[in-house]
Amino acid sequence: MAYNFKKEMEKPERLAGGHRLCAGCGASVAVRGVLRALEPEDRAVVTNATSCLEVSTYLYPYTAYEDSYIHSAFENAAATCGGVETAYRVLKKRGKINENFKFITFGGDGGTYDIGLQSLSGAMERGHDMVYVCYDNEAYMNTGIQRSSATPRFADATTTPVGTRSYGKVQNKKNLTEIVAAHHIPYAAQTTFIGNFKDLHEKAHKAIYTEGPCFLNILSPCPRGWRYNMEDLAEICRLAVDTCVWPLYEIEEGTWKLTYEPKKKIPVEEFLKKQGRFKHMFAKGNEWMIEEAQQYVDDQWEQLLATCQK
Ligand SMILES: Cc1ncc(C[n+]2csc(CCOP(=O)(O)OP(=O)(O)O)c2C)c(N)n1
Ligand code: SF4
Repeated sequence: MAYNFKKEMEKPERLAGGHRLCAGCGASVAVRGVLRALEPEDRAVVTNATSCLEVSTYLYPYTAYEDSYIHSAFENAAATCGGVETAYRVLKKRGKINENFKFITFGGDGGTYDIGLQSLSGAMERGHDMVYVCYDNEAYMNTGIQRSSATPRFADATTTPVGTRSYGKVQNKKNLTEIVAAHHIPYAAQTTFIGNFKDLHEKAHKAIYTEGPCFLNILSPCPRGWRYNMEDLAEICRLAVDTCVWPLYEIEEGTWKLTYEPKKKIPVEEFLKKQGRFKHMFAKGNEWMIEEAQQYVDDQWEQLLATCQK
C-alpha cells in the first residue's frame, strides 16, 4: 500500500512521550518510526540491550512502551528475542496464544557492532522470525561518549580524544550492514530520518512483515556526542545521505538496491563541519584529514554502486 504520511502520523504512539531521552535524540525518532510500522491489530515484544534507550525509556516500574518490553544484558538482546519468538511459535501451535505478536530488538551501536555481535549473528543464522534494529549513534553515549567500532575515523570521543598527540579515532567505521547481509537473511537495510519518513517507514514495515530474520541499521544522531544543536537533527541526517556518508539501501532476498540517490553528491565536509566532534579537522594543517575522509566515502560509495548494479 502507498505510504501516507498523514495516516501514519495519526496512529496512536507506541512509545509514549515523557521518557527521559535528551531532546533531539535520534534514538526516540528511530523507535517511534519502527513501531509505527506495526499494523494496529498486531502486538509486539520489544527486547532492548542496555543503552541510552534502555535507561531512558524503561525505569522499572515505569515504561514508555505500549507493547511488551524486556531489557536484557548488553550482549544478549538478540538471543533473548529469539528465545521469546521460539516460545511464542510453540504456544501458538498448541493453541495457547491467539493474538499476533511481532518480535523486535533495539540495540545501540555499542550493543550491536561490538558487544552483541555474536548474539545478533546467532539469531540471524538460526532464522528467528524477528527484526533486529540498530539505532546507530556512533559511540557508547550512555557511559560518556566512548568510541565504538561504529565511530567514524577522526571523530573526537572520550577514548579517542583529540589533542597534540591524537587526531581522534584512528580506524574507519565498521560496515555492519554488509556483515549482517552476509548471513543471507531475507531483508537487511540502512536508513535514517529524511523527508517525511517514507524510507524509514517502508523499510521498517518490510522488515517486520517479512518472515524470517531481518535487520535495520538506522543512523540516529546524538546531539550530545556529535555536538550539534538539537534542532539540527533532520539537517544532519540529510547531510549524511547527501554526502553519501550514510547511503540508503536495502538487500532483499540477496538483491542489493539503492533506495535514495543524491541528485548531487555534496562534499563530505558539509556533514563534518556541522559537528563539534570533527572540529579539529578544519584547523590549519589538517586539510589531509578532510581529503582522506572524502576519499574513504568516495571509495565506499563506488563499491556500493557497483554492488547494486550487479
Ligand atoms: C556487559 C556490560 N558492559 C558495560 C556496560 C556499561 N554500559 C552501559 S550502557 C553502555 C553504552 C551503550 O552504548 P550503545 O550500545 O552504543 O548505546 P547508546 O548508549 O550509545 O545509546 C555501557 C558501556 C554494561 N551495562 N554491561
Ligand atoms: S546522550 Fe545522545 S543518544 Fe543518549 S539520550 Fe542523549 S541524545 Fe540520545
